[in-house]
Amino acid sequence: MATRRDFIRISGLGLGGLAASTTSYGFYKQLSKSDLKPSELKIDTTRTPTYCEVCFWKCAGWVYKNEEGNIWKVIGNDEDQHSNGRLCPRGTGGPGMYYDQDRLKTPLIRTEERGKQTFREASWDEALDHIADRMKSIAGEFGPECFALLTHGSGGKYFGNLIQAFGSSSIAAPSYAQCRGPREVAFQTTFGEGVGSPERIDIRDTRCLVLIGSHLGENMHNGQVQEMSDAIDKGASIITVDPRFSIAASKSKYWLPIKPATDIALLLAWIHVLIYEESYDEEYIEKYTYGFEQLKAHVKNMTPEWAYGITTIEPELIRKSAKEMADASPAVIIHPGRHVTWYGDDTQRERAIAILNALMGSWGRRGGYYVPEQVDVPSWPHPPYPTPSRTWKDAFPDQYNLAYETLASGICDATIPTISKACNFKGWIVNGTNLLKTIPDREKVIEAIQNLELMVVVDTMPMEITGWADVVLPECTYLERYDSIRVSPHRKPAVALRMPATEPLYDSKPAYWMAKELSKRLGLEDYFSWNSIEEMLDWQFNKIGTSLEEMKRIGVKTFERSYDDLYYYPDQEVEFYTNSGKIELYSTDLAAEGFDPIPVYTPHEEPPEGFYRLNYGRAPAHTFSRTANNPNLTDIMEENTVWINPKVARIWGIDNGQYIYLENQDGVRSTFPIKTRVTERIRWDSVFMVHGFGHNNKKLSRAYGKGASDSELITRVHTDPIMGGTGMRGNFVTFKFEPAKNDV
Ligand SMILES: Nc1nc2c(c(=O)[nH]1)N[C@H]1C(S)=C(S)[C@@H](COP(=O)(O)OP(=O)(O)OC[C@H]3O[C@@H](n4cnc5c(=O)[nH]c(N)nc54)[C@H](O)[C@@H]3O)O[C@H]1N2
Ligand SMILES: Nc1nc2c(c(=O)[nH]1)N[C@H]1C(S)=C(S)[C@@H](COP(=O)(O)OP(=O)(O)OC[C@H]3O[C@@H](n4cnc5c(=O)[nH]c(N)nc54)[C@H](O)[C@@H]3O)O[C@H]1N2
Ligand code: SF4
Ligand SMILES: [Mo]
Repeated sequence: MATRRDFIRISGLGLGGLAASTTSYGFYKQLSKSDLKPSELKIDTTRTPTYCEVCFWKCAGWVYKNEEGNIWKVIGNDEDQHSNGRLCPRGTGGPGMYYDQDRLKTPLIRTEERGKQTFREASWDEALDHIADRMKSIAGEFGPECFALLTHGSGGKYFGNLIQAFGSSSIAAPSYAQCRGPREVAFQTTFGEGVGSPERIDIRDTRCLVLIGSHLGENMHNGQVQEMSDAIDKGASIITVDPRFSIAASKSKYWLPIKPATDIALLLAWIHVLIYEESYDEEYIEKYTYGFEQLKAHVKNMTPEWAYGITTIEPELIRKSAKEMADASPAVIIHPGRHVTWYGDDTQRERAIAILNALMGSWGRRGGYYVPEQVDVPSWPHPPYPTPSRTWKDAFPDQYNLAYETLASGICDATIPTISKACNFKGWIVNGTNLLKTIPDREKVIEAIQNLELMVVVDTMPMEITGWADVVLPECTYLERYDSIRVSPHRKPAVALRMPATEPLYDSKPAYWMAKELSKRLGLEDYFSWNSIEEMLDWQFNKIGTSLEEMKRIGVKTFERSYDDLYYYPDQEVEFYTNSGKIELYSTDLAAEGFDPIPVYTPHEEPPEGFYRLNYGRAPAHTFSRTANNPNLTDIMEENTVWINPKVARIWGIDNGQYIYLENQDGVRSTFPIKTRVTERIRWDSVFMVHGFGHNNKKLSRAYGKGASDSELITRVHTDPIMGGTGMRGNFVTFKFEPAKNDV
C-alpha cells in the first residue's frame, strides 16, 4: 500500500480561538415545554428554532439561551411529528457539541516540515484558494468526474450542489450501502417504493409489532420509540427476534433468541405457516399481488420443524408468533429494520420481510404501513448541471444494477486502481462522515485515501477522518448555523427550519458558506446566485406558502395532505410501481438480474472454535462515533462494554467488569481494552458491543482510549451481490489479555 499520507493527530493546533464556556449542564432529563419555569426564561421570543443533528431523525426543537446569552438547552417542538415535543437524551445533550472544547477551530492545511507531515493553521481565504486551485488542476488532468462527495448530514446538500456544478454526480452517504440500502431495494422490488426515513410505519395504531434485530429503545429514533411505548399501553403485542435480550425484547410478548445469521429461515417458516394454515389476507393477495402460487410452492417444505434445526427457535414458538401476527392483521408491522447490512444476503432477508407484510395485508393499511407525504420545496434556480462522462457505476459494469443510490463503499473501491479499472477517483470532499469508523475494512479505506490527490474534510471535531485530510474545514455546529430546509415525509407533509441560536465559536463556518465561497473560486457562482442564505430560504418558503419570518416564529409548519389517502380505501385500485404493477411476491426485477426471485436460505459461516460472533449496536445516549466526546453524553456513558454470556465467561475465567482485548479471525486485536459485562442477555455464540467507541486521537480528550472500536475488528465484509451493501456481522472474535505487541 502506498503511504503518501501520514495520519496526523491534530494537536496543539487551532487552540488560539475564543475559549468556550465549559460549564457542565445536566441535560439528560427529557424536557418538555411544561418543564420550563417562566422565571428561568424571560419570554418565548428568546428561543430559536432548530432541528437536531445528533442523529438523522432530525427532530425539530427550540434552542434557549440563559441570561448571559449562552446556549442553555434544546427542547422539542410540540408541532413536530418527529419529536412530538420531546427530544431523546442525545438530542437533549446536543449543546455538548457546541461546548466541546476539543472542537476544530480553524482551517488546517497539511504541510511537510523537516520530513514530518503536520497541519498548519490557515485563514479561510488561504484554505479555500488552495482547495479551488487543486480542484482545477486535478480536474484539468483527470476530468471533474474524478471528484466524489461523501457526506452524511444536512450541510451536504450545498456541497452536493457544488460538486454537480463542477461536473460530477458521484455523491454518496454511508446511510445507503452501510445502513438501509438493502431494505430500500427489497421494498422497491416488492412494493415499487422504498420505506424512507422516517419509516412509513404506523406503530401508533398497530396491534402487533415484530422487531427483527431492530432494537428500539437502544435505537432511540424518537418518534418510533414514543409510538412503540404508546402502542404497548394500548395493548399491542411486541414480538422480538434478537440473539440478545434487548430493551425491546424485555417489553415483548414473545422473544425469539435466534441463532445469528439464520433469520431468513425463520421468515420463510413464518411464510409457510401463514400460507399453509390459510391465515394470510386472501382478498388482498388476490387483488394486489403477483407470484403467490410460486411463493406457495417455494415454501412448501419450509416448516417450523425445518427452521428449528437452523434457527434454534422451537416450532411451537414459530407457530404461536405467526398466529399472533395473523390475529392482528392488517394492523401488524413486521418492522423493516434500518441498519440492515448484516450478512451479505440482506436484500433477500428484507424481501422476506416485505413479503410477510404483504401476506398480512399491512402495506397501505392502518396499523401497518401508511402512505407518507412530503412537501415539494423547489430549489433555487440555477443553470443545468453538466452531464458527467462517467460515474462510480462505471467501475462496476453489470453489477449492482438495482442500487438506486451511490455506494460510499463503491466510491472507495473505485478509488483504488487495482480494484477498479474504469473509474478512479482522485479527489474526495468528505462532509460529516467519519469514514474510518463507518465504512468497513479500514485498511481498504486507508488505501483508497492514499490514492487520492486531494481529500478535503469538513467536520466539527478532530475525528479519525480529519487526521488523513489534506485540508480540514471546521464547520460550526447545528446550533450556530442556518441549513437546508428539513423536508422529510410523514403522515402530514411538514417543513422545519434550522437557524443559528448564536454566533459560531472560533473560526468555524457553515457548510453553505463554504460551498458558496468555493463556487466563486471555481467560476461556478451562477449556481449559487443568492445573496444571502436568508434570501434563499425566504424564497423557498414563499414558494410553499410561508416565509422565513413565519418559520422563525413557529419552527415547524405542518400542511394538510392533498388527499385523504393515508391508507388505502377498501377495494381501492392501486397501481404499484413494479414491472407487473402489482406487489411482487415473485420479483421480476431480481429474476431479470439473475438473482433468486423468491428468497432462499443459505447457511453462513459459523465462528471457529474459541471464537464468538461479533455483534454490535446502539446505546441510548450515543450516536455512532459522533457523540463519543460530547461532555454531556460522556457523563451518562463514557465507554462501551463487551457483553459475554456467563457460560463463556466461566470457560475463559473472565470476571464481570474486567478489561480485556478482543482479537478477530484475521488477527486484528483491539487497540484498547474493553470492560466485560457478563450477562445472560446475550447468546453464548456471540458477543455484543456498542459501535462508536475506542477513539485513538488524543485530542478527543474525553473519548480517547475509552472502550474498543467494533470498526477495527470488522475486517471481513460480505458484500450483497444485489446492491453492494457491506455485510458487517460475519466477523468473529476471541479474548486476549494483553495488548498486541506493536501497541503500547
Ligand atoms: N441511540 C442511538 N439510536 C440510533 C442510532 C445511534 O447511533 N444511537 N443510529 C440510528 C441509525 S442511523 C440506525 S441505522 C439505527 C440502527 O438500529 P437498528 O436498525 O435497530 O439496529 P441493527 O443494527 O439492525 O440491529 C441491532 C440489533 O440486532 C441484533 N442482532 C444482531 N445479529 C442479529 C441476527 O443475526 N438476527 C437478528 N434477528 N438480530 C440480530 C443485535 O443484538 C441488536 O439488538 O439506529 C438509529 N438510532
Ligand atoms: N462498524 C460499524 N460501522 C457502521 C455502523 C456500525 O454500527 N458499526 N453503523 C452504520 C450506520 S447504520 C450508519 S448510518 C453510518 C453512520 O456513519 P457516520 O455518519 O459517518 O457516523 P459518525 O461516526 O457519527 O461520523 C459523523 C462525523 O460527522 C461529524 N459531524 C457531526 N456533526 C457535524 C456537523 O454538523 N457538520 C459536519 N461537517 N460534521 C459533523 C462527526 O464529528 C463525525 O466525524 O455508519 C455505518 N457504519
Ligand atoms: S432522535 Fe434524538 S438525537 Fe435523533 S434527532 Fe431526535 S432528538 Fe436528536
Ligand atoms: Mo444508519
